[in-house]
Amino acid sequence: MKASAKGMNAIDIIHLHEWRHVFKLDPDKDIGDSALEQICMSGTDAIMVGGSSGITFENTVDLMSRIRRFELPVVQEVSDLDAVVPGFDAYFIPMVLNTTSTEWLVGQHKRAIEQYGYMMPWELIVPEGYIILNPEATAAKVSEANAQLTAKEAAAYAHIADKLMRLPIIYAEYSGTFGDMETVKQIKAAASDAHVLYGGGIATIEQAQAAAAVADTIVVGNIVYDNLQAGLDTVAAVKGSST
Ligand code: 1GP
Repeated sequence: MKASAKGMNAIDIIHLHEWRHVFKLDPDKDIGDSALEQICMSGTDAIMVGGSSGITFENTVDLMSRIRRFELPVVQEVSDLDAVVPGFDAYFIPMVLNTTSTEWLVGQHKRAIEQYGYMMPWELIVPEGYIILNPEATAAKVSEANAQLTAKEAAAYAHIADKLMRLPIIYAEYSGTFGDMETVKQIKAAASDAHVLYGGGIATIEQAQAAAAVADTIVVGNIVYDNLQAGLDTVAAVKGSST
């Protein structure tokens, strides 16, 4: 999987539009070699590496190099510029649409580009329009998001991402809790072109199937640290089904 292939952008290289299921692994959490192998060999479509706190260059490079022993695409979701590690297939850059501070929409991004713009691998960078929907999530607190949204409001943000900003990804983020599928359904309905990721609280086959029925891709996170087998079971639950 060479990200530098000429004439292809990161979205094509990682086959984003074929993703139905991904695992998100947190560099700040320990995972043993056997568990990591089972995750990477599970049939999932890709691994996202990222988290909301405790992310460093060291723990990110360590996790990336361990995942790199396997064939599947691996992308970094960047939350801290100091922890950006060369060698991922793509870099997902969150832009929090429902933040109350421009800092999390474009502020940090502007400072990063001022400082490092000359060396940015633009062809590997994929912006994500984040809609954070769980007020208790660390991501909601850190990004000062107004996460108490009606389905209609969430869909309006999805329209902004899809139609005004033309972002390639919309991320319906309920991190830590299983979300309202009607809201996700309306986000998906608003997205003509954007690829819709759903993440948050998926711990069972039924939840995986319910989320996969309304989103293009489901993101499975914390359950792999709490109950590995339950996490692995979510792969078979959604692969082969369609939205
Ligand atoms: C977190 O959306 C992901 O960014 C996954 O959430 O950890 O709750 O599965 P969970």
